[in-house]
Amino acid sequence: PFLENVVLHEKFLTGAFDTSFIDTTPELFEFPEGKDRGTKLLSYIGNVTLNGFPGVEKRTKPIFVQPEKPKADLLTSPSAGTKQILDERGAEGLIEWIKEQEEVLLTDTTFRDAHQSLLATRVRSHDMFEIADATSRLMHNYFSLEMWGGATFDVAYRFLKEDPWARLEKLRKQVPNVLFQMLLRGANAVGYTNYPDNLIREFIKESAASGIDVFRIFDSLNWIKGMEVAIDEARNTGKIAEAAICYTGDILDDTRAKYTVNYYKDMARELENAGAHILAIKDMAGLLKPEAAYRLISELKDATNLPIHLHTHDTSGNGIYLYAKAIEAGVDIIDTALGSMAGLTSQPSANSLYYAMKGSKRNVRADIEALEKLSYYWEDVRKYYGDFESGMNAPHSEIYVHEMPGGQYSNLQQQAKAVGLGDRWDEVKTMYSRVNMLFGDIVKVTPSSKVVGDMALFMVQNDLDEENIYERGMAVDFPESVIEFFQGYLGQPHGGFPEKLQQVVLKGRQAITVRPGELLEPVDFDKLTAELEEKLECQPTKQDLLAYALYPKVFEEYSKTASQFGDISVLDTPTFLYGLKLGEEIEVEIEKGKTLIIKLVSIGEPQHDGTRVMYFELNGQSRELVIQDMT
Ligand code: 3PY
Ligand code: ZN
Repeated sequence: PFLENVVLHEKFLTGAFDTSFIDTTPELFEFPEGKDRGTKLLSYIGNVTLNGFPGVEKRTKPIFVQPEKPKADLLTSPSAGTKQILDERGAEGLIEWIKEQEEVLLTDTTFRDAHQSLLATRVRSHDMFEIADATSRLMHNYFSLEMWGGATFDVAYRFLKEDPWARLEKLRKQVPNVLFQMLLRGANAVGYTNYPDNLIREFIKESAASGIDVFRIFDSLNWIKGMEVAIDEARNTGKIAEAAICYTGDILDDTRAKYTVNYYKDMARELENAGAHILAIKDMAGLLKPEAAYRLISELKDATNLPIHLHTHDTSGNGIYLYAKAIEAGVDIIDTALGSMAGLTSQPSANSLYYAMKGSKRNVRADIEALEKLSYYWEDVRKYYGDFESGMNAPHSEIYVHEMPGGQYSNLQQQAKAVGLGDRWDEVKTMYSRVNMLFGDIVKVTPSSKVVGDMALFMVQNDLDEENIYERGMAVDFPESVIEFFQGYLGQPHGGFPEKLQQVVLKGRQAITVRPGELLEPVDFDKLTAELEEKLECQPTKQDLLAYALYPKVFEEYSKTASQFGDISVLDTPTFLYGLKLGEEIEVEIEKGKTLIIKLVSIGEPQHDGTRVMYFELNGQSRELVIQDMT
């Protein structure tokens, strides 16, 4: 860049320079940001071209069709929607409005749970930004878009190397009219362990300020104490506290007496008292059967005054039938995904549900043509992420036996592959349900589901079973997550811990019975700022601080990648995952109105130190980069 500045400088070109030229021309040292960003992007592209992307089979970049974006009128503002109702009438006003609606309202999960459940959470912001303007117009009559939280926060930093806050803020600008909803794991926020109360509160405040309107709050053991701080803070922000009961077991099966209708009704009343605006039934594994849904919703409607928002996963294939029964029982809002991102471990299809309910007393509020158009786009985008598909390609009734949450299925499968148990996946699934019973039949949802998953992998790896675990267990160290669970750091399970197993796992360590947040030191944000400032060599933002407090290692890794490669979220997904083919040229918009044209010209032979020289063109200028070949 320096040489370019010299040779392109007016004085240089006109010959009006002398020996003081460099000393007296400070602008020679000003490197346009675009150029620096360009080199960083080239180095990412070079790396991924040579070395591939984790989790994606290394092969020549496939030819993908360009996803077709629906023609929505982008020149006029999108119609006002639920976001305006919340902003104008406040939380209570919005709740009144929900209760007045005849039609069933929809939440779309395509930007969050659908891809968390189908594609191991790998959908990138880039693919969301491309369709957000159209979504805002075509889904203006939706209740909400679930587009943040759950595993998306962690995965964005850890694997996609992008900033989830930037995703939220940009989408907020593109979609000003529909409520944004996130999934918050109570005292575990968007992580896998309990955090100090002040961190939970600050995280919620910042999320609300950055664009979240509806906080769906749950506890992975249905322990109300683990949800109270989050519910309180969500209310403080003036946004919506949607408190969830996690559905497990089968209320119609008398042999599963632990989780009865009365258990859920008591919990619903407690959540109402704790300040919930909306009651969610979070059927994270898709275990709620149609007749059970009818009974549960009817009884919950009697037990509380709250609107009911139902969430399920269509793993068994019974999702539409279940929703039809829930609608009959008076459910207010339900979660669906766009057709091409729906079904199986994801949510039931909004498109299918629309047709299922058409002509009945209560239909869902949606524009079917709009849904079909958006669905085409996602059908093509989904192909980019083919390597992250779970391989499940038909309804899976076994879910009623292993009870694995939809969001966990594809992730645990990846984890099993990573520890060499890829070809023993069936055994892992069976072990998952055996571990659940060994733990006393617990609610399984992140992070308690991760504990069960980690334990299942551990048992299969170490040939442990229900019989030998008490004896052989004394000689082995259990996974960290399992120890923490039995210490009470995720909260208290309904009915308590199985004592004998607890002793084997803890081996003399103490367990707590109070709320972990009461014991944790508050996060010292000033100290953390100084620490991070030193590491990043610049002033961290509030959002950086929160991410660092939640995931110190992941955030540091992300920051390193970001300083090495710049903002790689601007790359299209095929290039992000596969790099470039020889001779391929792409356009990358690094910011509005600033586009780089990048071409891969050739790749040199490997050098003795394992590097190769890669020859690019960047906006027509040749660039050479030395890249380590790690294959
Ligand atoms: C999550 O916590 O990420 C979930 O999706 C739980 O169902
Ligand atoms: Zn879910």
